[in-house]
Amino acid sequence: MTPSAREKRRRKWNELRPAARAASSRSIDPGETCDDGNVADGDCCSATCEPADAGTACASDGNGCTDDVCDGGGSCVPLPNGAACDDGVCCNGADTCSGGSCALHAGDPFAGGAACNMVLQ
Ligand SMILES: [Ca+2]
Ligand SMILES: [Ca+2]
Repeated sequence: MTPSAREKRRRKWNELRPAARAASSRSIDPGETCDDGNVADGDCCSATCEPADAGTACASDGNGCTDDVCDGGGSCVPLPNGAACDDGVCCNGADTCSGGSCALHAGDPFAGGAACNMVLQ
C-alpha cells in the first residue's frame, strides 16, 4: 500500500522540521557555523547555516554611504564608502560620503559670488 499524499506531507514535514528548528534557533548549534535565526539564503548565513564569503553583497540598509557586505561570519555589515552623494544643499558644494554619511562637502561653489545668499528678484 502506498502512503497517501497527506502521509507523504507529514513525513516530509517531520524530516525537515528538526533542521528548520535548529537553523532558526539563533544560537550556534553543533554543525552550524552561523545562525541568523532564519532558514533563508542570500542573507550572509545560508539556510544550512553556512556563512557567505566576506565581501559578498547583502541586503542594502538604504544608506548609499555604506556598502552592505557579509563579514564572513554570517552577518551583513554596513561598511562606510566614499561614494558621491547629495545632501540636497547646493551651497555647500558637491558632496561625498564619509564615515557612513553624506558628510564631506566641497565648499561653496559660488564662493566670491552672491549666489548662495541670492534672493529671488
Ligand atoms: Ca548601505
Ligand atoms: Ca551638497
